[in-house]
Amino acid sequence: MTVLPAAIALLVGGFALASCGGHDNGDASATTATETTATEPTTTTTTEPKVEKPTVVRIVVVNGAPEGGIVRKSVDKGDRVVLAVTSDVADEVHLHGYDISRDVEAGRTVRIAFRATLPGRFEVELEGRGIQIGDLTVQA
Ligand SMILES: [Cu+2]
Repeated sequence: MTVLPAAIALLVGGFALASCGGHDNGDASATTATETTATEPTTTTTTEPKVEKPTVVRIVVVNGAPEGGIVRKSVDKGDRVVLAVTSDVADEVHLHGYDISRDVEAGRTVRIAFRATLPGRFEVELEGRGIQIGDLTVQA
């Protein structure tokens, strides 16, 4: 807590000197910088700079078939996606392409979280029944 503002003040001071050889506005920029940065670095995410909301693809399986038909969804490459499948039958949810499989118990929801790093169009299948329940497009 005490080290951080000092480090920032040093950083800002360095910037001010580098950019405009600044003389008396060093103090003002130092305080604003401390305020803005103080709110953000408290989050402990190390890999992501910002908390990113995943796109949730929700599929409800009734009598072994997707309710309302095959669920179609398009996301952008790099997006975080959560595939949430609620099923009234026990089976295995299989996301093709990414090749992720998760068992689902009857009456339960299984969540498959992944990052859409691979562009293309992918089938989501109830593997045991061989029934397509979802159609995911990842746009490059
Ligand atoms: Cu499959």
